[in-house]
Amino acid sequence: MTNYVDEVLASLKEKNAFEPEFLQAADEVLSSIKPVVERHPEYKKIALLERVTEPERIVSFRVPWVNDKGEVVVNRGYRVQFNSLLGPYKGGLRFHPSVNQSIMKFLAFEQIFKNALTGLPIGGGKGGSDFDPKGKSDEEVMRFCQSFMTELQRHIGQDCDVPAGDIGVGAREIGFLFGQYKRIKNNYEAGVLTGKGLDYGGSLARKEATGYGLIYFMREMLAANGKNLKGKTVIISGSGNVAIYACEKVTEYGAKVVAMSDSNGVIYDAEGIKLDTIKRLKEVERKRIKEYVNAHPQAKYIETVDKAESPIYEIKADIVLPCATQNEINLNSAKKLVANGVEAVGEGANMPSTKEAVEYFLEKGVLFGPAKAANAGGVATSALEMCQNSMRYFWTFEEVNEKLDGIMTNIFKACKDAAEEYGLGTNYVAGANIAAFRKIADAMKSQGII
Ligand code: NDP
Ligand code: 2IT
Repeated sequence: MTNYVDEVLASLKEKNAFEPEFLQAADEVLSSIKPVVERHPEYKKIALLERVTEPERIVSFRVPWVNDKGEVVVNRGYRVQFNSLLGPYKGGLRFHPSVNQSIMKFLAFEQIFKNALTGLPIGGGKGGSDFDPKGKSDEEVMRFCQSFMTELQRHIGQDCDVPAGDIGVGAREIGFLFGQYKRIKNNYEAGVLTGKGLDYGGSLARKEATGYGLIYFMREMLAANGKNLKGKTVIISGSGNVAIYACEKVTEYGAKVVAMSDSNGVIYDAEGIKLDTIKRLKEVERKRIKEYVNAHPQAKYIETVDKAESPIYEIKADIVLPCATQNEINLNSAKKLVANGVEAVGEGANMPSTKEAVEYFLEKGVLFGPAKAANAGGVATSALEMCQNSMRYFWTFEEVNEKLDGIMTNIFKACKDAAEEYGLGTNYVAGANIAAFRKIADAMKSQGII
């Protein structure tokens, strides 16, 4: 007799054959919850796994806009409303040329479980477009955002679906999106988007939250295993929102970040990365990371030739924090990191390690903080932003940061307790999936066949 999890996985593969990223994310979750499903034969009768892997709704739409040359450009927009069991759909918007339905579904699926781990009342969703903000003028980005929101506004709302940022969507884009939503609805509905500017309903510490939260998670994971961050050598892939604030916080804990990257290449600075330069290049000037060496000639620039295997993973480090994109650490890169003595990996990006890489790290005893737990600080602080919007009030930076720290500490504990309960040692990948899945499964049982 084949078991229920394998049956559902086989059927998913058949139905979603052209969605490799979604299948990868579903396979990771379903494979690791087998021991829970075995204890609950009733799940099969209520088709619990079939329902949890099928989005409640997917919206896909045309986004026409006019560029600075007066040409009409057409992009494709998406919003995947995957699961609203625990609260309004919640999750970011990604603007990147690689965006397609598979990537949107994998991100929305991951978001269901990540959001459940935060303990806050938010369901799972994700959206975005294949629009590439790189090299576009502010006016072009504004016109695109206005067109995108003109359609998206029909499908979102502060009690229904609350988007935020992700790759290619930061404060500038959220500002344009919020302005257009408000204009169409003629309503000041602050809680409809998170990651807003501080002057119009944004939360203090939201910008820092994903990166800071990642380091709070790492601190807890290392402490539980008799280790800490002080004096450790760190590499961080990416140089966007998550990477920058992970670098800031890990440096505060006494570690030294020696390398960061963007999609074109890697900078290596043995003296330690000067974060002010990165912030200027990336947050203000929107330039390539290569320019870092102009300000700091002792640093080295290494161009990325093969996108599937970034040269950053050839650099020796104790702690590795992938904070760029999915599948950036493959088995080969994982082998190089292990050969160089890596102690711990913390996923700031969503699904940055391939399945084979994760298995290799776990097999070699590398402590591994999986994305849906380790990077949950961003969405958790988004939920705190929604909370402040509902109160029509705000908390100080310290108050938000303290709540974030508490949430990340609890998430690590939930992963650790679930792993121990099922005899899985320090496999926090399975721990995170089990802890999150149990919440979702209980809510599904309570809310009937929907
Ligand atoms: P940003 O757009 O601010 O930065 C993204 C960074 O990753 C850039 O340095 C970018 O380089 C690099 N990158 C993006 N795509 C690729 C690619 N295909 N190959 C190589 N490098 C790439 O995004 P964020 O920092 O917000 O997001 C980074 C990751 O963290 C994503 O996986 C996102 O889903 C995840 N995440 C984000 C959260 C948030 O609150 N923002 C919360 C939780 C997870 P380049 O500029 O050259 O494209
Ligand atoms: O992947 C993520 O968790 C995010 N991009 C943040 C989502 C949010 O709603 O803040």
